[in-house]
Amino acid sequence: MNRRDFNKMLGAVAVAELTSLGARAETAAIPLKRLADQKRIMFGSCLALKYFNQSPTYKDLFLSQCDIATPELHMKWDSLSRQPGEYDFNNADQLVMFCSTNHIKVRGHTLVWHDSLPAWVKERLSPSSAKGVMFDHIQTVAGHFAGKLYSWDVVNEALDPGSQRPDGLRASPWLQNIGVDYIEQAFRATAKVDPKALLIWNENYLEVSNGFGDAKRQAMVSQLDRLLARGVPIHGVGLEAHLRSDQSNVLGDTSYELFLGELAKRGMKIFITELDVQDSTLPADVGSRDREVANLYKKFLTTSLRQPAVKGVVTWGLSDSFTWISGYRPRKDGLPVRPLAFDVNCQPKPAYYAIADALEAAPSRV
Ligand code: 9MR
Repeated sequence: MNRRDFNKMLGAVAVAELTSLGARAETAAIPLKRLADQKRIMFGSCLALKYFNQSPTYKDLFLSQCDIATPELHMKWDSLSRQPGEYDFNNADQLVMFCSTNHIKVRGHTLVWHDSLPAWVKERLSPSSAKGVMFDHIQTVAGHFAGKLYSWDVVNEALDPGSQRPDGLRASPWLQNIGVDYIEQAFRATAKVDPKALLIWNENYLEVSNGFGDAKRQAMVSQLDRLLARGVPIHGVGLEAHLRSDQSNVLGDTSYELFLGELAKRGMKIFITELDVQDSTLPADVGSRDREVANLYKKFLTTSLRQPAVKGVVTWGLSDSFTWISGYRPRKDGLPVRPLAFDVNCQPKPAYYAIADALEAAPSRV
């Protein structure tokens, strides 16, 4: 049976399930990692250990679909360190061990971010202390995992056109206490302790085609030019891509595609790092909701994967059971959100077929 027929069969099952007939696919969907691998692209998801404890089926799904993973929580500053100078690597180590046993690459996430800081860091930061605090953290954390990670999101969400700064940088505690130099310093310090990891600047909303998106893209490119001219070891850009299905300005023009070209021209490896599609404001009907979500997955990924510098796709979760969106962007009508490729029973949804189709349409990276 070829993939079309196979998918048609699975599609029928998915439709049956959507219409609440309770049918279950007897065969697992073709693993997205396998479809991606045919094009030399990596495919994966974020991961937290608690999901596996809650659902062995989810663990199986994860293992079947992913060859790259991002810890959703366990490598964040507030997960690693509750007290000054004290680090607990237990959860993060377990995750890295699980991934290495199962030949899954790990994207370290994340070293320098304005969010998820423990209270002690926020209290301690001042112009005289901030550089030392940042260096200690990078040395301790990147040093702990040195040689074991595929990449590090060294700097996370450092742009914010809303800050009204001409350079478009976010007025984060790092910027306010260290100055613009913190970005260069963070990359250099990470390269020193983990020379093997790809060093990434991970950023959100770079795909939206409005004034905000334009400002972000422009700021990203000029920051890259500034850093590369100074020989800063930055190897790639992560595009989070938390998409909203009611956002008509996602890919409303060619600015995103042109931007990918600009990144590629500068030798950047590009990763889609946190892909999901918020359905919080879509109509309640599950069939049409799933279709709209799937359409946006397909449109976004088809466009993104046309650019050969895009090396990997990581979704922010696999099944609708475990998604930040249910807590952060719940539906007003109280219905469960459906932003991911697999439903709460770990069965493929239209979004799965959309991702599969986009991977199939992608040019091979070799
Ligand atoms: O999904 C993550 C959620 O569970 C955490 O509470 C939150 C704060 O640490 O971070 C979420 O993940 C974010 C990611 O680390 C960075 N980009 C935005 C993601 C969604 O908020």
